[in-house]
Amino acid sequence: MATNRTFTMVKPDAVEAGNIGGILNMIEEAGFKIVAMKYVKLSAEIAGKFYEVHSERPFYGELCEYMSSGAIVAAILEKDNAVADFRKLIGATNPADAEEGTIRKKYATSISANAVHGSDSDENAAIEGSFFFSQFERF
Ligand code: YYY
Ligand code: MG
Repeated sequence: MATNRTFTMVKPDAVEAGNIGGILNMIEEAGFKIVAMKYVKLSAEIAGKFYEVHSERPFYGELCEYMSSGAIVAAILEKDNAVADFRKLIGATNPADAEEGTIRKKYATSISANAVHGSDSDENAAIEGSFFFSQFERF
């Protein structure tokens, strides 16, 4: 059953380019409520833990390096059907394939610097949210 929460990050390329506000605005305009949020910089080791599921994939090293290259904004979002609706809002992993009106179409610059993260399942949304936020920060 679909839950009502998902997890997102504004990635280093988008933070560096000054697009936090634009992205959060698209998120809120689409009906998501921000229920937890923080501005942090990951070490390569922490990024590696977060993306452990991808550890066998060829882009893993580059991904961890990139995700620890600058500050990010992590947030938990609430909306009916949050996971699926947010994946729709962010668009395809490769911005070249992302549809008009999606966050990645507007803000992503490449397949690795693709502006935002969005959880791919309710289970991962819960795991990822608790990776970043303590029980006192998500309520
Ligand atoms: O969920 P999503 O972010 O759309 O893509 P994933 O397949 O989970 O990959 C995570 C992350 O890894 C992606 O956002 C960029 C990067 N990546 C890459 O650099 N090159 C690829 N061929 C695939 C993914
Ligand atoms: Mg993914």
